[in-house]
Amino acid sequence: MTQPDIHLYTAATMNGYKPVIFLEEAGVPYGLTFIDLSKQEQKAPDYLKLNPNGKIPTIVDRDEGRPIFESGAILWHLANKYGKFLSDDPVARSETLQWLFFQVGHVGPMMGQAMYFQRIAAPNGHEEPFSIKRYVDESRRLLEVLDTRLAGRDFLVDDYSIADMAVYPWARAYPWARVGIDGLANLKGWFDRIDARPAVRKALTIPKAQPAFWGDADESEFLKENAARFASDVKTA
Ligand SMILES: N[C@@H](CCC(=O)N[C@@H](CS)C(=O)NCC(=O)O)C(=O)O
Repeated sequence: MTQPDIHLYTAATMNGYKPVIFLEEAGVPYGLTFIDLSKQEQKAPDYLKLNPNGKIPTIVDRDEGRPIFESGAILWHLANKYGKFLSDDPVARSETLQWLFFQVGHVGPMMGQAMYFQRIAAPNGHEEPFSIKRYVDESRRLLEVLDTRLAGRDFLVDDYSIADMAVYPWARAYPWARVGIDGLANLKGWFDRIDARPAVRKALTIPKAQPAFWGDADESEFLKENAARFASDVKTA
């Protein structure tokens, strides 16, 4: 049997789900390797040849014979390759790229740090109220920017696109970041629309489900996993 063109290396995290969402939505066959972050598999020499930054996700496009890292670049590559979830219109393409960069540059890093300081550092004895407030407040501000953008629109740019696929797993994990969404009705409506998509529901179980991110489950299992994963950061802090 021929191998699929795309091979994805990923884990069950917000960045990790993004390419899975695209591939499931597009119905594209793909190979999958689960990278166990708690075992530092993302830092293995062979993996670093594919992703010099030692993080997930990464894809290998066998058709083109090259790896691609950085989730935003991966979504951009897949959208161009398959001609899906990215408009041909130059203005819409530019807007899609703007919201994609907004996620990669703002929403991911700020919500990621809000999660880190509350879910990883604090349970391991490093309580940093100033940092927590900074990242939670900034995350809330970013969700308000999204709410404003979504007024009167179903998706971030005209049709459902890679911009939505990039922002959704992060913004939707507001419970895990302990960021409130009171008063953000446009954002809630957008969550509902994307939550209802069968491909998204399936993608959020690959390589495994993390219901605690979406506020649906007991977090103790994940806290244990995170403690192992970040033990080295905490020790040297
Ligand atoms: N900017 C990168 C961020 C990737 C990233 O931070 N991945 C995290 C998981 S969400 C990771 O691999 N963490 C493991 C580590 O830092 O060693 C992207 O968007 O692909």
